[in-house]
Amino acid sequence: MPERSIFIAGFDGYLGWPLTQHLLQCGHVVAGLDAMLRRDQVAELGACSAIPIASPQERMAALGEHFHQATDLRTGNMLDFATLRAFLEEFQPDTVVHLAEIPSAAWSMIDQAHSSFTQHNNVIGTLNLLWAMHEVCPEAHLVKLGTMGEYGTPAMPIPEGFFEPEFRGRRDRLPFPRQAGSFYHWSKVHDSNNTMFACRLWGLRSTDIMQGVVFGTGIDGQAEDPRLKTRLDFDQCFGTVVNRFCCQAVIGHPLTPYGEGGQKRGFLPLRDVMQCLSLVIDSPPEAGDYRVINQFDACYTVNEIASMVRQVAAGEGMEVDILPLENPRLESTYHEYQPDREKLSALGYRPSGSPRREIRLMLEDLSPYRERIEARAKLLLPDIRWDGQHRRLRALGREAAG
Ligand code: USQ
Repeated sequence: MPERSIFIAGFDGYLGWPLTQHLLQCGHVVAGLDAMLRRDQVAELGACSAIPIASPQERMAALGEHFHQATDLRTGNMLDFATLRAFLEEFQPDTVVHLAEIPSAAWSMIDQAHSSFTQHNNVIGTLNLLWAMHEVCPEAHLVKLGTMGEYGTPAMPIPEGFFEPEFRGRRDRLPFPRQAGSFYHWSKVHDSNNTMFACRLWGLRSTDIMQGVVFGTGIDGQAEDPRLKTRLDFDQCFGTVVNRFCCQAVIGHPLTPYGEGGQKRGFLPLRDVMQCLSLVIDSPPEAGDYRVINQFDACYTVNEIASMVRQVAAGEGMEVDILPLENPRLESTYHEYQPDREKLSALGYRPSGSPRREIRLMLEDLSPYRERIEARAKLLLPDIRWDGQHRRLRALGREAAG
């Protein structure tokens, strides 16, 4: 495969940092932009990554030592259109991977400020990217990260993005109805609509990836250098469910399924995200094509995930209970979940292994940081509620305190 020029928006995040390394390993030339928002947002919660991460400067130095290609990774915000446009014009990517969005459902439900910050950042950032690509690199392939959560949990099979109904005697393609479950997830729906429209309007080409819940601490072929490690959050906003359960297990904290734990989601190990994104990058769609791909390995309920983590942890000598909590979210507990996953298989995706193997590797990687997690164990319990009651309770707490 010829080397590509790939621009990563959001190179410093959970997915972006390993993807930068993976694409360099594959021989591509990489540039990128990141506003470093995630570091501040996690700190604002009094949280931190369970696995310590290097500063941006240390990360750049590590890339210089481990890879022969020059990389151009800059701090900058997608909301600054002039900077984004100038960078793309200078770099002339043939692929743009867009990961530069606030990824947290719970964070977007804290209050008006967090909700509107999430939607403004995500929707306007993506809109800026679409305009910039249209103006300075219209041939490039936009690989945009959406979420399986855009679909919600409808009581019907979920195709990869489109209905193809008979419509007044001719076939037509209509986007599959979206029923997102948080202001964050809705921001992704709005992005999808804008991207679909830009493809139709300007002939941009895009793959919109409906990705499930990612888990894992490492990727294949990663050098043993602590500066190359990616972050692993465990707070209620930025920690995803498997990552949180693994952090809970290493400190002997009960695992916390929300509600009855029957919620089903598609899951995908971090190392498989690398494989899937590579496959997508290596087969761009035609100009004007807006391609939707569902990206996950397999579907499990939250209770199944909790049982798996408990069993694997027991095998590693860590006994841990499961303690269901009242669900702070508004979501269906028992529902159908039948998303298609044909396009990635057709592109050549082969899942890397069983989730149990990945969970065991995660427990090994996380064990040295037991004290770091223990010191912040209160972050393992959620208090942000979809019905907004946390705002009343926090206000009462502030009154009582002062
Ligand atoms: N959950 C628990 N216990 C916990 C944490 C979560 O039962 O301690 C449950 C939630 O109620 C939910 C499920 O686990 O039913 C998934 O929650 P999550 O926090 O792992 O994931 P979610 O909020 O849906 O968001 C994450 C990523 C987001 C991505 C999405 C994919 O943060 O960026 O878009 O997964 S998906 O879930 O398919 O929409």
